[in-house]
Amino acid sequence: MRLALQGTVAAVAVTFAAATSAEALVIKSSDVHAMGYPTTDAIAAMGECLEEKTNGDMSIEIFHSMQLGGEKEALEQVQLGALEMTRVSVGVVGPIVDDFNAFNLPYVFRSIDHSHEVVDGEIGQDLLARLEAGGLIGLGFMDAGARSFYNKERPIEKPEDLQGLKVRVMQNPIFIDMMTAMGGNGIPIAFNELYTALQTGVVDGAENNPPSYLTQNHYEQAGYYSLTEHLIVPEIFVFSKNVWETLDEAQQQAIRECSKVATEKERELWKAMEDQAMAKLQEMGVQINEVDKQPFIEATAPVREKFGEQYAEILGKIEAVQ
Ligand code: BDP
Repeated sequence: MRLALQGTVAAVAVTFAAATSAEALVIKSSDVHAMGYPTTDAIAAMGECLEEKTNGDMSIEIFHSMQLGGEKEALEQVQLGALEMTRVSVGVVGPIVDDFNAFNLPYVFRSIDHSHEVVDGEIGQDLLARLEAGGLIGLGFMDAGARSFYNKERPIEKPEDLQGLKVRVMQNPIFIDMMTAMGGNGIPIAFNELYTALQTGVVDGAENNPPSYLTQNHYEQAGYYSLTEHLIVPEIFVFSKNVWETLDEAQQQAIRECSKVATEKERELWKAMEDQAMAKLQEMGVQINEVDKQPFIEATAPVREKFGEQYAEILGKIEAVQ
């Protein structure tokens, strides 16, 4: 039996519990990306893993391409238990579990490898566990590379070039501070509304990794891509705590084990996708420019200082990771 999306928490949990004993369990999982993107394909691999492990008793149905709207809404649905699972950017998790914002500060990771060491180690595992307080079970992280600016007007070579530009950011106040520090104007907009916002001039640009910039066709509207790589924000996939508590231990264990498959699969797919996306963007005539990052690192120092005390402990640990 499929769950009604609009059911109350209690009703959903009851329906769910009843469904698990008698019938196969279909985990609904949402993603803003289409199938064929590393995150969606990795969750599909997780689903195959679950089916295999449970002889078809558990599987995943992916609601991709923003069918269920933006990531904030998806997280709310998962918190309620109306949706079992979602894959989102850590960018929108900060408002739920504050400490995740340590990952959302500009130039906090030295490299992608550094971010891997952090999320795979004690810091990452500790943060995943803290999600329980927000009604979520953290299953794992995925790669999203580094985010850079794109806009309609000009190549961004130094922070001053951002002046006067309205730049879409993810829905988290910390990114508005980041934009202000660099001299631009940060405007929070849901990912599913961004193409139209670019098209109608509500914003002049945005920032993202090459695969998202390409697959969302944002390059059609904003053809300058400047490699500032100011954010390395991982992806995360989470399960509803309300629903989790209705599962037996074997089911939870299967989900945990297959989550590892998802993380590994995504990392493998990510690298190839990033290279392909850059090549394709070039082919499409996007103006890509390399950037001296030092002035951007300096311009964003006040943001790291502002939040430095609040996240001192975790930031210290991140820095100490080699
Ligand atoms: C992409 C992430 C996606 C976010 C999107 C955004 O994969 O989860 O929703 O950025 O900017 O890189 O909102």
